Amino acid sequence: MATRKKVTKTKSKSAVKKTARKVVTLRRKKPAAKAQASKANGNGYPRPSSRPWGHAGRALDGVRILDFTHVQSGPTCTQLLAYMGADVIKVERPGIGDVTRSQLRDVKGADSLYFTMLNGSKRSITIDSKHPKGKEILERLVKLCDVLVENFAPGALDRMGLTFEHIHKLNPRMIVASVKGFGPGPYEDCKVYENVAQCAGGSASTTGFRDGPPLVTGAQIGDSGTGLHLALGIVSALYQRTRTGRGQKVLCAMQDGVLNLARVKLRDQQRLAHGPLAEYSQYGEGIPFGKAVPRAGNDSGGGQPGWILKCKGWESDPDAYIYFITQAPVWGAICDLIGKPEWKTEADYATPPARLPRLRKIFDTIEQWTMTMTKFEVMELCNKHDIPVGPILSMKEIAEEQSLRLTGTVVEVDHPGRGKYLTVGNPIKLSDSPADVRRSPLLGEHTDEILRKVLKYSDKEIADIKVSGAITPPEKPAKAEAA
Ligand code: CAO
Repeated sequence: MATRKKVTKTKSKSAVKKTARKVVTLRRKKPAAKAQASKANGNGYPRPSSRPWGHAGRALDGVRILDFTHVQSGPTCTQLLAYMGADVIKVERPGIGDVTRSQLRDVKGADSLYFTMLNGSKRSITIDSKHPKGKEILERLVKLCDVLVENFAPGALDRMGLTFEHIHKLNPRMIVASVKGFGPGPYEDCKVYENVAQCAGGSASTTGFRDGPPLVTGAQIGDSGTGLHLALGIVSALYQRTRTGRGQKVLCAMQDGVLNLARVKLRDQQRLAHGPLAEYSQYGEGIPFGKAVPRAGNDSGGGQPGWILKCKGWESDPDAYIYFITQAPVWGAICDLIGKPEWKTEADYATPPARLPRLRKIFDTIEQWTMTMTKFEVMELCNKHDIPVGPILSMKEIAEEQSLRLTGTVVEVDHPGRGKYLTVGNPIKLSDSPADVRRSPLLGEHTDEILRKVLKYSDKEIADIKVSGAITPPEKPAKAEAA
C-alpha cells in the first residue's frame, strides 16, 4: 500500500517505531520494497498495476487480524476479511476453542459445520488469555496486528487486561472492532444472541402474519448481518488510518445492525402517522391499522405489490411456491399471461392505485395460473416478459445449484476431520481480488507456526511456552489411586 510505505517512512523518525513498528516494518519489507519500485505518480498513488486482473494480490493482503471472535457474529466478519486476503489469526482457548466447534455436531469428534462454515481461511492459535505467559504472547500479537476483532460479552476484553487504552499504548495503529448486543444505554451490559437482536431491532414485530405471533427469520440478520456491518467499519477504519496513522474503535451493536436492515419498517412507522399503508394487504381487506407497523405476511416491502403463490406440486412439496411481483410497467404482460387481458383497461385494475384495494383478488387469480406450472416453468415464462418472480428455493436446491458453484458462492472444501463439506464463499466479488476460500483450521493447528514465524519466538522460548500452560489445556487433576 502506497500510504503504508509513507507511514513507515514517517515513523522511522519516531521513538514509537522502535518497539511495535519495528517488527511491522520487518514483516512488510517485501510489499514495501515492491511499492518503492513502482514509482508513485503525481497524486501519490502507485502506478496502475500491469499484472493481469486477479494476479495483483488480494484486496487485504498485508492486513493482519487478531481474531478474538466466537460463535457467529464476529467469525462471520473475520471470515469475510480472510476471504479478501487478510491474515486472520484466530485466538482460541486451549483445549476448548470456539464453543461452536462442538455445537450441533453432525460427525462424531469432528469440528461442527457451525464452526467450519464460519471460520474458513483463518489460522488458529490457542492461548489462555488469563495466563501470565498467555497475556505476554497476546500483547506481542497486538503489536503485530492491524485489527483486533472481538465479540465477547460486555467487559470481557477489559477483564483480560486488554482495554482500548492499553491496546492503543502497545500499538497506536491498532483498530479494535467489537460486536455487542446493544449500544451504550440501558441494555449495554446484556448478553445477546441472534434472535434477541432480531426482536430488539424491530424485525420480529414486523415479520409474520397479522393474526399470528411475531416471527424470527431464518436468515441470521442479527449475527451475520452485524458481522457484515463490522467488516465495513473495519475496512473504513483501515482506510482512514492511511491518513491519520492511528487506529480507532469500531462498534457494531446487533440491535443497530438489525434496525438498519429493517429500516423500511421505520419508514412505514412514520408513514402511518399520515394514513393507512395502502400497499399492505390489510388495507385492501378493510382491516384498520393500529399504532405500530403491523406484520405484513408476504407483502412486498416496496412500492410494487407482491405475494407468495402456490405452484404445481405444492400439496406435497413445501417449497413449490414462487414470489410474484406485479410490477406496474409489466402489468399488461401479466394480464395477457394469466388470461385476463380485460384487466389492462378496466378501471378497477388498470392503474396501481386502483389495484391496491384488490390485491387479494388479483393474487388469487394469478395463483390459479401459477398452480398449473412448476415454479421454474413460471419463472421461465415470466422472465421472457421481464416480470420479476422468485422461485422459493430449498436449501437442497441451493446446495445442488451449479451456477452458485461456478461463481464460488457455494464452495466445497476438504477437511481432515470431516471430509468434504460445503461452505458459503465470498458473496462479494472483486474483479481484481479472487476470494481465498480454504477449510477452517483445527484447534491450535497453527500455534507453532505463529509463535515461530509471526511472533519470532526461538526454539527455546517455544519449549518454555509449551510447558508454561499458556497454550495448552489445564492439566486434569490426577485421579486418586484406588485404595
Ligand atoms: N482464554 C481464557 N479465557 C477466555 C479465552 C481465552 N482464549 N477466550 C474467552 N475467554 C473467556 C472470557 O474472558 C470470558 O471470561 P470472563 O467472563 O471471566 O471475563 C469467558 O471466556 C466467556 O466469554 P463470554 O461471556 O463472551 O461468553 P458466553 O458464552 O458467556 O457469552 C455471548 C456468549 C455470545 C452471549 C456473549 O459473548 C455476547 O453477548 N457477545 C456479544 C454479542 C454477540 O456477539 N452475540 C452473538 C453471538 S452469536 O449468536
